Parts: sequence; structure tokens; C-alpha cells
Amino acid sequence: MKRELLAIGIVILILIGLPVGVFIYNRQHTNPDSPERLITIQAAVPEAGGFQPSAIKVTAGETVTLRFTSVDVTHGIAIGPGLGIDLGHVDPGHVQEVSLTFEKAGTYTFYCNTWCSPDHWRMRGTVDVIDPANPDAAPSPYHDPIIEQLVEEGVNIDANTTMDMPDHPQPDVLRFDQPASIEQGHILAASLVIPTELADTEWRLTHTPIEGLALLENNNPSISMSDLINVIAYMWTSDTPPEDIQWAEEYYNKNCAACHGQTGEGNGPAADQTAQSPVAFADFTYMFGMRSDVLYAKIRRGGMGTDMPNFGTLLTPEETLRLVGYLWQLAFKDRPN
Ligand code: HEC
Ligand SMILES: [Cu+2]
Repeated sequence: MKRELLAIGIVILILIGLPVGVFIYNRQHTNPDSPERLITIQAAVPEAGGFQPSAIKVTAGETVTLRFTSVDVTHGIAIGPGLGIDLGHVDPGHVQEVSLTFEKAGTYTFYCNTWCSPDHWRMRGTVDVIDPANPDAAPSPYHDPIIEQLVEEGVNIDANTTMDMPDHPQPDVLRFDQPASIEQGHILAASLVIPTELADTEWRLTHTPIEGLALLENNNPSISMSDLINVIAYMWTSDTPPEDIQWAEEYYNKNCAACHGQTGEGNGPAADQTAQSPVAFADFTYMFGMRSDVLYAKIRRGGMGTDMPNFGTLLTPEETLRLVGYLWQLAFKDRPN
């Protein structure tokens, strides 16, 4: 009896749902009076032209439907920064579409987030959102306080850490392959003297774990080095809340793992196509000498004379910081020794 009811319910849902669905579809796409524009964007691997068109213009406040199709292989479609749009895969002969209203003038980027070819990461297009009241306005100058601060400090963010900076600090205590335990560090942190700088999130953003370790050691001379390292591992991973880490893990797996490897070993399936090997974030001796603000700048700007793509036009500053938080997880997360 219950089953029958369920079956009837489903039939009714289909009967009602179908015409409603078609109605919305018609209204959006075939009604010539409809003010909404449908823009079809064809996806092909970058070697065959990438997105066509690759630059579109819309007016702020205008609702447009972007319909993506693929003419060759499976692509993945995302739009950023800060829109949270990930349409998933678009297979050849199928479409993925989204209707959206850009409220503010600015530039957005649609991009492929599925490894589709050696030049995959070049597969990007732009949406220029024009302010109708001021159509010729140049985009407002781009401000990034974190990067501006680094430049002021004289940090060369375009240097390649592993190639151009051979003196990248690696203290003797880290020369052996010592596993760090965030969990043990968390427990121990409560009983140690934590100097004020080290307790400050802002300070940690602009300093390396090595610098933190030195401070911690001075204040807790009787604690073993491996315990101190655990506390540092805990502190550097405590700045990003779990839900942000979850977001970052998903983003990393789609957009970074092909090169840097899913567990951060630097050995993703595309790693042997890059001129320099992608950095291994799981190598915690390397990460002990890195600063969050520098990692942030490198993700946003890419380049450095390597095949590292830039993600500054795809991610908001907040999203980039979440990714940095995830890199610290890859460096320190508890793994079997
Ligand atoms: C096309 C392959 C590729 C992809 C995709 C990629 N990277 Fe990279 N990345 C590299 C290469 C190559 C380097 C330079 C290696 C080196 O520094 O020696 C690099 C360097 C970096 C660095 C700087 C390392 C340093 O100390 O100089 C960071 C941080 C980084 N990548 C993060 C990311 C993140 C986060 C993502 C995803 C959002 C990502 N990368 C996607 C290839 C890639
Ligand atoms: Cu792709």
C-alpha cells in the first residue's frame, strides 16, 4: 500500500514537474521578449582553442545564463573568485548551465578544473561585468595588503624557493625524517609557556615555524625538541577552522593535486610534465622554512619561472588563505611513522 502511494506520488511529481521545468526552460531560452541572455561557451582543450568565446561582457545587475558545452573531452567548469560556482563535469555532447546575476562591476574567471590536457591549466576565460552608469571605468586598482606588506619588507615573492634560495633555512634538528603529531602538540601546548608573539595569529602568518620553534625553545628549555615540534605543528594548523579545511581539501584535489600530489608528495600524475618538480608540501622540513604569507603570494601569483599557474584571478584572498591552511595540514597531519 505504501509503495503504491509512493509510485502514484512519483507519477504526479513527474506530471507536474515536467511542464514546470519546460516552462522555466522556455521562458529563459526561447522567448524572444525575454531580457535574459543565453551565452553558449564551447569548451575544448587549450591546444585546440580552449573556451570559445573566452571573453564575455555583461552588465551589472543583468541576469545571464551561461551554457557550457564540450567539443572534445570531459572538462570541469568553475567560476570565481568568491562565487562558489562549480558546475562539475561537462562531457562531450552534453551541457552544463547556470543562470546568474553579477551584482557588482569587476572581472570574474571561468575555468576548467578537471585535468584535460597538458595545457589544462591555461583553460580560462573572463567575464567582464560593466557598471551601466560608468561603462568606460577602468577596473578599480587591485589591493592585496598581504602581498603589499611582503613587497615592503623586501621579500622576493617571484623567487623560486627551492631553486633560487639554496639557503632556505633547514635547521639541524629537522634533518631527520621526524614525524610531527598535531594531536600530541595540542595536548602539550596547554602546559607550555607560549610567548605572546607565537600566540598571535598575525605573527604566525608572517613567520616560519623555524622562527616559532626558536621562540618556543627559549621559553621552554626543559622540553624535548620533538615535543616542541609537535606543538608548532599544532599551532600552525590551528588557524584554519575544519569547515574551511574541508573546502580547501576539495579545491586542492581538483586544482592542485594533479601536480603537487593528493597527499602533497609533489608526485601528481602531471608532475612529470612540469619543468621543475612541483613542491612537496608533505615534506615538513621544507614547510618548516615557509611563511603563510609567502605561500599565499605564490599561490595567487604563480610563475616564479616555473609552471606554477596563478590562482589570483580564481580565488578570493580568504579562499587562498584556506588553501594555505590546508598546505600546513599536508605538512603536519598525523601519519604513521
Ligand atoms: C601545472 C602544475 C601545477 C599545478 C596545477 C599547481 N602547481 Fe603549485 N607549483 C608547481 C610548480 C612546478 C612549482 C614550482 C616548484 C618549485 O618551487 O621548485 C609550484 C610551486 C608552488 C608553490 C610555491 C612553492 C615555493 O616554495 O616556491 C606553492 C605555494 C604552490 N605551488 C601551491 C599550489 C596550489 C595551492 C595549487 C592549487 C590551487 C597549485 N600549486 C597548483 C606546479 C603546479
Ligand atoms: Cu581542463
